[in-house]
Amino acid sequence: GLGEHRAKAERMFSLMDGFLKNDPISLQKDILHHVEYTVARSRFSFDDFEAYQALAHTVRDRLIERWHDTHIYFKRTKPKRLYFLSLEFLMGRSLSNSVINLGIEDQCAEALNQLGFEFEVVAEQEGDAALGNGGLARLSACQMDSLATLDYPAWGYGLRYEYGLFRQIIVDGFQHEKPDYWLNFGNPWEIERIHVTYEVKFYGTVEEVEMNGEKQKVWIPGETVEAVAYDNPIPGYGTRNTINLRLWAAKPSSKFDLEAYNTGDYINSVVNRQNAETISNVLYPDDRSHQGKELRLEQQYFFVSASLQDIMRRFKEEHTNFDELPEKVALHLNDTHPSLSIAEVMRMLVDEEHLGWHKAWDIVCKIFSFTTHTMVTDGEKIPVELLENLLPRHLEILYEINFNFLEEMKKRIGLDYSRLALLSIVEEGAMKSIRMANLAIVCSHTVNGVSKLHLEKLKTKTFKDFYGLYPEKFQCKTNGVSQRRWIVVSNPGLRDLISKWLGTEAWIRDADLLSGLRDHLDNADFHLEWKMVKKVNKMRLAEYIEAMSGVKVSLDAMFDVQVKRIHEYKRQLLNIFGIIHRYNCLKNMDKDSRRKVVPRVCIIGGKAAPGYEIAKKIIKLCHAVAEKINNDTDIGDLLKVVFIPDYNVSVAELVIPGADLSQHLSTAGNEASGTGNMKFLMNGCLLLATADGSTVEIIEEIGEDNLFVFGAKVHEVEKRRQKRLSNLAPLQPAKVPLHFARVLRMVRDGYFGHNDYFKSLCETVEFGFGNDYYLLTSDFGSYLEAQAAADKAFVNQDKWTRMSILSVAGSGRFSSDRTIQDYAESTWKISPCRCPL
Ligand code: GLG
Repeated sequence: GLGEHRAKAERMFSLMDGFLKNDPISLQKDILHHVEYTVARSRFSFDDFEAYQALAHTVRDRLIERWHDTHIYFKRTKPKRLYFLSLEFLMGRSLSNSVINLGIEDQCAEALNQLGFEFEVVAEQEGDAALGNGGLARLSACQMDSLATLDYPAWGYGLRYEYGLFRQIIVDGFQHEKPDYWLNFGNPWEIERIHVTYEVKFYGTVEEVEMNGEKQKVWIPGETVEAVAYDNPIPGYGTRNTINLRLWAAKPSSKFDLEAYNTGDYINSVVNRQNAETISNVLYPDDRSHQGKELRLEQQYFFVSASLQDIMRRFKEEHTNFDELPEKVALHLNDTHPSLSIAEVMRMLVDEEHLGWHKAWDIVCKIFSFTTHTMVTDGEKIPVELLENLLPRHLEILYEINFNFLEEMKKRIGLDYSRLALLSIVEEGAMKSIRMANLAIVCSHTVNGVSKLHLEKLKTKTFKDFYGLYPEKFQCKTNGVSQRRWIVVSNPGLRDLISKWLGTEAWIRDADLLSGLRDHLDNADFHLEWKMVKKVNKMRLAEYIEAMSGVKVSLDAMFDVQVKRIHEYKRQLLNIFGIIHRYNCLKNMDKDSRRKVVPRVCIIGGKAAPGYEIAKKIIKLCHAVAEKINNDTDIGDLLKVVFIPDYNVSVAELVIPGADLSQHLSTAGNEASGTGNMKFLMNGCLLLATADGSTVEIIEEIGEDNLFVFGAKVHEVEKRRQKRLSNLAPLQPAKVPLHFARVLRMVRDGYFGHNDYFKSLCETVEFGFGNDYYLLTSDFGSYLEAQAAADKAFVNQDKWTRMSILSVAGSGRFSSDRTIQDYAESTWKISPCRCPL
């Protein structure tokens, strides 16, 4: 009975010696224990990497305890749960983040110290988990951190790619891609659940059978792959809550095996097994578009099917009636990538649970919400041909959803066939395909944009027709980033300074408190300490730059940084052209004028998608320009150009705190939000940016005097583009600003070498060729003015420091805690569920 159960539990607990302890001595014991028995090295001799492994396991044990408690608490209290579905999570390193969120950083540092190790050195042994491309994926990671910290009953689901985002190596200025063997040295942050597995089915046929006197469709799949769960605990800060990120790996199913009658059969069955494993093998390296690749579709369905089986199993354990589903489960689609979930839930409810179409549809429409992360109209599409083969039953379901939807629309808007064609989930034409965005919008109760500007464009352009039909669905959830990761982990100096002057660490859970820094805006001591923190971070960065590129940089120079994926719309080319222009100016200056110049270190970093030729040329141009300028002894420290290779989360943690100025140059109307800008803002780095995406809201928050805004506004961009097109035929060199023409000519004529290679790159900004779609020509003048304003402000260090303080003080709104709370309250309708101590 209950008494017996209790006695057993008490005995267990006493055997366990209570919970794991966090004082330095206990931690040391645990570290040594793991050195000896987990890492299997001698306690008397182990190196930094082995110390990292042992500490990671020590921390992992503590995470598991909290994970269990949280899990049990959720099971007992049965709150409405959020499931965050995303094909990408860019977690980076886990050690520092975990010890900070567990509140045991000082104890760990002391424990290591007494064993003869240094925490920072040990933490740097960890490699990045890079299961994602860029902003979207890092946003998911920040949002997981916030979900845990704010005690929401949430789980993330994703894929455990064997190879994350490629490593970028630079040979002779060219990008080369190398596979990311991130699991080769083991991954202490995951828990393999060999018993949590699901079969995922593919191919086959759909047949009609009689069931209880009714005709019913059934899918007879042709192949089975097994999904195995790997759990990654996500600890909250200042709470015991530790939530889960469950990632799926593909394993061949035992059912997959053929009886081997001869050697050939045997060999083939083994080869087939390998094919199954390739499903979750590798992350697609394209940042914004995923178009009609069969393996990609397999990945999506594999992910969706395993996650939903898991979610439904848990729901059925806790509840009996599917009517309760909308009150107990919220499913969030992070972009269109997991949208097949909609068809899958319908299939489960109709074909397996026999709920009947209308009832199932009613439920489905209440559980999904959707966030889109892009400005472009031409979203993700799945060719019908692929679906027909891979998921025949799902295709039927999608057709039926679309049929019903269009019938309803005919009643609402009449037989306006051109409008209906735009709304349709199915795109007719040469390549018949499923429009994933239309599917997600039709079936979700909420459609979120990631900044005010983005939402506006969704309403008036991208999804105008849908907005007309369902205005109430559209909501703005401006992105945010976690101050735990982007200040506390990456900028400990600033963390201490902020806490000292605010007199509290509460801002780590409540970023709005950062506004309190304004109280000390004119305090000379505060200024001094503020500048000191930046100096130390610049030193760290300078050392890294020298180690990576051999370039020695001066700490007195302004560190000017642009780090993000390489894209034409992000206009790294504008930055490089600006650098060339600066170089030209310096060359033409006399000694006296040169003395007044603010020295610059221009730092650029980012990966180009492997198939994106123009982006790769931008990387090469950056290196070519760097080589010319850095070797010009006449210029010296006045201008240095550095490309930082293999930009990733941990490199960002080093670069962002050390930046004075950061550039966000997207042509207005192209960056849905941007999140890098927020990270720089939080680190007291001034922004030089266009009024695009979330920058518009940053301007609102800190005032346009505290950053350098330039370039055409969204409404001007459209006009300029149209003007450009109407002038298409004649080349109009007279209209190209002189400075721009000169810089372009230098690149074109081979001043930096490789003129043949750069030709097509130059053409993207020339009339009659690429027509300068991203408007570098017309924004160049305004860009140079903003740069000049930045130089001028930097000379006045007092003013600069004030701007820097005001940036951090105004960054509270851009915490992912604010974003997540907004989602929880207005989209997911979930409440905090705090695990007691
Ligand atoms: C997108 C957008 C970014 C956005 C990010 C997160 O391009 O502007 O900040 O998602 O919402 N593909 C992306 O990285």
